[in-house]
Amino acid sequence: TMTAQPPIVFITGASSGFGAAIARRFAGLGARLVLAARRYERLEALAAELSDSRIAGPAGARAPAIHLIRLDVRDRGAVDKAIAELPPEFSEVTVLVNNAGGALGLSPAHEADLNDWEEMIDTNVKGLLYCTRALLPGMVARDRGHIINIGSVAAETPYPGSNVYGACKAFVAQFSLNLRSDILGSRVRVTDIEPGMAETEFSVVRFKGDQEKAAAVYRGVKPLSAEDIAESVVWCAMLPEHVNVNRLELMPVMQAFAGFAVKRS
Ligand code: NDP
Ligand code: 8X3
Repeated sequence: TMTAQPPIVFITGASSGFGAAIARRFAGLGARLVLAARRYERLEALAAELSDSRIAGPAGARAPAIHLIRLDVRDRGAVDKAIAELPPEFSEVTVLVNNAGGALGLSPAHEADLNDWEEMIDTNVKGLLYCTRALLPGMVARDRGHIINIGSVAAETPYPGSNVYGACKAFVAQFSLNLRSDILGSRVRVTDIEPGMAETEFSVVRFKGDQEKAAAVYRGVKPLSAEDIAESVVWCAMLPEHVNVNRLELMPVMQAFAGFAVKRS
């Protein structure tokens, strides 16, 4: 359990997968939570679950403080408004987890749907920028904060069909490092978490609801879980305040790299 100042943690994409698991972990530490996603009913169900699992503290058990926001991170005006209108007890956000995102499609570039490409850029890149730009000034002014971006192994390792998804995550990786350069001198931290194969709704979304295709991705292998990622996020956030994890790459033990591909005639 946390002492004096429990963190206020703002998590985008908290309705599923990593985001929900990260919310559960921080709730268990006594953090105040701001949970955002488009599927509001999912957020309500998660908040109800977290309120049922009371946190034991010196003053007895209490329900965690949670603020829910129905938010599409692609909507710049909506992001600004949601952050400007945070209730006072949630407004001094100390940890922003830019988690909302995902992949759409696995087609080669010459066949991919340009709408999918735009949606991936709008969510994984621009949505992350909107949230970051809205919350970073307060963090710098208060000299306390942590931006934790969810990148991917796809940022550095190419694979067929990763095209724009991997490029978005490469943006996230470099933007994370560049942020550190800009805010050097403040105590605000920036971390890029780069997971490999993890079983969430990621593949169901990528394959547009095709459960069979999604299940096949994880068949015969023990993938990372959302809880594994939540563990790494909380670890980075709870390190002593002079320690900054720049990037952290995780994979299942049974996943590695495929090497160069050569097409011989
Ligand atoms: P899920 O599909 O389970 O979760 C994605 C979350 O993002 C959902 O909560 C969804 O909420 C939210 N989201 C998507 N679009 C928007 C939007 N426009 N506005 C607000 N929220 C949005 O997948 P994961 O938990 O796996 O994905 C989380 C992050 O992890 C993503 O950035 C993904 O790229 C990354 N990642 C995933 C890996 C994996 O193998 N699973 C590996 C590496 C990185 P809602 O639909 O309710 O808005
Ligand atoms: C998700 C992992 O390998 O499907 O970022 O791109 S991968």
